[in-house]
Amino acid sequence: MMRSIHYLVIPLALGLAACAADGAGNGEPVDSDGDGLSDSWEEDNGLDAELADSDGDGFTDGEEVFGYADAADPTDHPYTGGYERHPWPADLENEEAGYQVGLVAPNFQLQDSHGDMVSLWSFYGDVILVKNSAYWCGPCRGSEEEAQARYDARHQDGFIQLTLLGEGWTNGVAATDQELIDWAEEFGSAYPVLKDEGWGVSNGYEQDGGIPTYSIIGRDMRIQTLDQGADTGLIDQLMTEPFPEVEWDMPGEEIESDDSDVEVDDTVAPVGVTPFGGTGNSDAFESTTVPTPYGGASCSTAAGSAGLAGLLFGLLGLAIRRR
Ligand SMILES: [Ca+2]
Ligand SMILES: [Ca+2]
Ligand SMILES: [Ca+2]
Ligand SMILES: [Ca+2]
Repeated sequence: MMRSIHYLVIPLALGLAACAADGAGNGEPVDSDGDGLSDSWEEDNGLDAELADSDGDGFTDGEEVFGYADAADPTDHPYTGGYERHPWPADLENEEAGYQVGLVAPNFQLQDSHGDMVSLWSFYGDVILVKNSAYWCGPCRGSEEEAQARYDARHQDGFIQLTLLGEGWTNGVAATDQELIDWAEEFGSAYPVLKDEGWGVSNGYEQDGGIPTYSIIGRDMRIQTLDQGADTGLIDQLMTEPFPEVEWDMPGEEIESDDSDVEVDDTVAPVGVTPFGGTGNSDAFESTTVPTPYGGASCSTAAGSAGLAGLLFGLLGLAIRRR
């Protein structure tokens, strides 16, 4: 739970001030489009203050900003699968990266079973277990039986598994979209199941040609083991390390709103400037409007009608959103 604090301090302090100002009826941040972000913050960060969904990808600007997605890039949005994204430090790109223990794991984007493009670095801060496997591979299937339980026991404290399918049912052929879905359903995978066509990423982690195999990445995105087993002892040891500090430009005067009431228009062209670096995906894909995976009560509702208990619940909601 400690890992969320560095995201929380400033936004919550200012968010509380915004609520107080709201209650007093002056100094209230204006949120013209009801997307949870004030007009002034949107204008300062290149978003459309008159449009809830600036980039037209079906997610409101507030959902995207609080979900660490790029609200000005229609190919990037909170993951449909609900697995939490995190910001990564800007200087990570300057670190030496490579498939070698001790180096930063190279970033990648692969398609998951929901059709989203999932970025490795968006899990910065989690201990990451990368599994190399294939749909046709019996031992890969056998070992996947325990994966969800391993994930359930740990993900709240910062753990994720990424299952990479290098091939589908047919040897030598990439997994189909349906095979990704079937795999996730068969094993109840709430973690990403990813299509690694042509073993493009897996070949980096795979050293001796045998699957299944696992690699472990620490909270700082540095590779800890390569092409080994799913060493839960090491995973648990790495999870005792503190969540790394990341500076991230989060709005300080946000207005929490009920995004479900906000109309989104997927015909609108994206605005030009992204407020965040490095989170965009290169491949466009069709997206649909889905409920945000991030819950949380409304700040303005809490201040206006639900009293102190509601306000505290709202702040708890904010805390959950920013983990
Ligand atoms: Ca707004
Ligand atoms: Ca907006
Ligand atoms: Ca959007
Ligand atoms: Ca977006």
